[in-house]
Amino acid sequence: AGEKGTASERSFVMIKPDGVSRQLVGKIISRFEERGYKLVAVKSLTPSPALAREHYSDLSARPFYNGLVKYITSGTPVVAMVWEGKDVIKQGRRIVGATNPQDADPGSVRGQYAVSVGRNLIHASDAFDSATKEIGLWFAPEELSDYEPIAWPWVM
Ligand code: RTP
Repeated sequence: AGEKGTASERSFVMIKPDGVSRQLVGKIISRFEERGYKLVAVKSLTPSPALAREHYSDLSARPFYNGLVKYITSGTPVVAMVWEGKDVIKQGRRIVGATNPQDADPGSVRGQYAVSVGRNLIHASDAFDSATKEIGLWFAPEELSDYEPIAWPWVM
């Protein structure tokens, strides 16, 4: 996922089916763009059960795991993205807000738009290693763009 701690750091961010269904895609993308992050990859898809299970493999023992996989694969698509820039993993988590929207800062995506942990709109990688794993899982290397925004001193 780029290089940790540099302007090339990358995070995997996914708008879940509730975010697509509620037509919040543009508002969510704007938060990352306006902060200064660079969109390196984006696609809309309904993940296969295998992909969803692998993405959430750390949670396979949890009681909500099957319901979570079922929801992510239900047929309403997700928007999978890779964002790049300085400290994007940690700052991405701050933009997204706490896992339980009831604990999320009101200025965060979850704090502004969600109230239920099972419908918390969005996922963002929580660490460099998971970002690397998730980007590799959701995207082929050739799907990741390498380009210079017109003016991009903000997150270098
Ligand atoms: P995410 O991976 O989606 O960014 O969420 P997270 O790291 O903030 O939270 P994590 O603990 O990894 O949980 C992953 C997702 O599982 C769903 N969840 N449901 N009690 C429940 O019903 C419950 N707890 C967690 C949420 O969608 C959470 O984002």
